[in-house]
Amino acid sequence: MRHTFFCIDGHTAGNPVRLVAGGAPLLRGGSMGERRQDFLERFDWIRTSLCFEPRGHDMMSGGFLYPPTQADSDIGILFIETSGCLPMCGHGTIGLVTFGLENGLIAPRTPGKLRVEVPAGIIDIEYGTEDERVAWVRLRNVPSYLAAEGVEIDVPGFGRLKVDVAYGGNYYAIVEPQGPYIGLDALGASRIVDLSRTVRALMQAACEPVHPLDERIRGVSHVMWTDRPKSEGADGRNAVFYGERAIDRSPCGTGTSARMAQLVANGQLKVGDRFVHESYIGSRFIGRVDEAAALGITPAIIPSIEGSAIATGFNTIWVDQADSFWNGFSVL
Ligand code: PYC
Repeated sequence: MRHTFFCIDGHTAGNPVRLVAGGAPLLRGGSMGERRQDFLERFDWIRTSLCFEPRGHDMMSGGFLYPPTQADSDIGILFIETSGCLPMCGHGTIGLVTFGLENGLIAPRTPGKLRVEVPAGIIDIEYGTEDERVAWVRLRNVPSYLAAEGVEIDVPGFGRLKVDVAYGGNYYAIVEPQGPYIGLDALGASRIVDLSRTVRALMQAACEPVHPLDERIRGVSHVMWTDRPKSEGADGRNAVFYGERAIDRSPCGTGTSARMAQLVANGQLKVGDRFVHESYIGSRFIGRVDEAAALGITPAIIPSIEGSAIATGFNTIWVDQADSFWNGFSVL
């Protein structure tokens, strides 16, 4: 049996975004969180076949647009990635919204504004256009917070690290320069990938974070290595590891949100501050600490992230069950 998926491919700040515009399954559930559960239980093969080789690659990421579940929202998003169905994805949101608007798949009730439902919550978006293009997208992310501070781990073959955990729509182990880690360029991409797998496993064993208001969101999924910026006008640089072999080519929207929550909690940023974040390849997001917030009794912030995306083309993908690799594979 052959399934056909019509996709709009592109990237946000260098990281891939695949908008699956045709072929999305009908999902059960009264929220994007419930629809995500349903997708994972019944349709995860769509994610693996579209994200992993031979139709995708280690960094592949994207999503589907769904009708919203609430009357005051414009659209719902379900994210797919090599690492699973993320509760929230910043670079993904910027790309999916850009391609959706540019191709008439999203009809905003108020031009220049969108209210988007994602599994992690509600995201308010502003965007600007130039000619037929969406030139920039700014998203107000879900409440973000510092979940754990100074967790000590021994990384075999590397050394002892003190690591924080912060949430920005996903949980990030955040490694700042210290002891054996002197900076991104000294490590290099392959070593970042190798070490990150171990750091993630050790952090997961040391402290499994659980979202204060939604226990379906749990666990350290991403590792962020921070560094000083390379270019003028930026405030920080980072490499975010996800899946089994990926380094985010964008500055990572949920990662930047988590980083700002950490920096606010330790007094290095305050409400109203801007934080321009550079990616491993030098692309940028403009972060801002929009306001103080709370998740139950846990202090949090509402961060915003601004960036832009470019579509690279239409892509009609077949998943044919006669193909022995129909549901994708990955080489570790
Ligand atoms: O931009 O939030 C993000 C993201 C998560 C994983 C890769 N990018």
